[in-house]
Amino acid sequence: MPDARENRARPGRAARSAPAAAPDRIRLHDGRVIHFPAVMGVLNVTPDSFSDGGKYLDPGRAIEHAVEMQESGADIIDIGGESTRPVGARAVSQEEELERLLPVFRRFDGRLRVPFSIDTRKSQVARAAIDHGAAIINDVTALSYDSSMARLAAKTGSAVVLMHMRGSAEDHMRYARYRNVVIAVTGYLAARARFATRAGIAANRIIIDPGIGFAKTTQHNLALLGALPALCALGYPVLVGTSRKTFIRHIAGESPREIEFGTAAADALAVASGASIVRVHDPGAARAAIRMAAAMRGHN
Ligand code: HH2
Repeated sequence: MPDARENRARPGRAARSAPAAAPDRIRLHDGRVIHFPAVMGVLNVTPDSFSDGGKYLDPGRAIEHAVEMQESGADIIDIGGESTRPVGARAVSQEEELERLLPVFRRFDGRLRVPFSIDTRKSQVARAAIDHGAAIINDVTALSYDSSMARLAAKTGSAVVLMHMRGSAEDHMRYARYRNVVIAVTGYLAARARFATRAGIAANRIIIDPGIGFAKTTQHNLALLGALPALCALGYPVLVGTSRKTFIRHIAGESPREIEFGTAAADALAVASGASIVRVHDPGAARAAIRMAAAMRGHN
């Protein structure tokens, strides 16, 4: 449910004063390091995801696709078993989510060099993924759906992605109303990061995400993308997921090429504005786009 307090939330002092130094990498609990800017490749093991639903339900195809994404430049593979599409997503039980994911985890055996994250709001699903090697919990509810999630992340040393949304995965577009979306999202993420650190999650394992398309119209998405430096000033790496989302189609056009180019442009500009990770369906295009952006910002 939308939180009325969210509209009144204000970014912390860091967001208003000199920006905190943006971390240039994250060290995972298994010692692996992800250097920024990084590409997160999306692997949806679902029948109904908005862009690739049904394509990777077969575990063999899912693994093949994960390896393909790794070869084309993904630094992280984000695997999910429940869709959060704005219209028509169906909540799935923990059992069903695990039934989709476990056969894929079991077949990762040594084929993934890059770390993987688990895109779930359920702690039991995250637990199973961690047992099979996941190093990052990507929770679109920012640890608010399942009261055991924060404890699990703290206990296992997992990194967490804290994403902003309102309502639930099934009905979030009903709540796309804000007095000031940048203030609401920045304040919310600052509060969730405080919650996470109080729960024992190391500050250097927290990643924040404005939740592009989640309870947000095209105008809200554009406002947030234009205000990324304010989010980065909270001092956490910022993840941005614009890939193939409705607002890209509205602006760039509906053809597959227009959607890909629109996504790559958004990724490049997000990185140029300070984003650390882009979450994408096409890691090859994203890798090229963010390399250009990073080089033009003076990084290599
Ligand atoms: N977007 C989607 C799902 N998970 N996680 C984070 N942190 N940030 C995002 O922007 C984000 C996310 C939606 O995209 P997709 O996974 O392709 O679709 P679906 O939810 O329909 O499976």
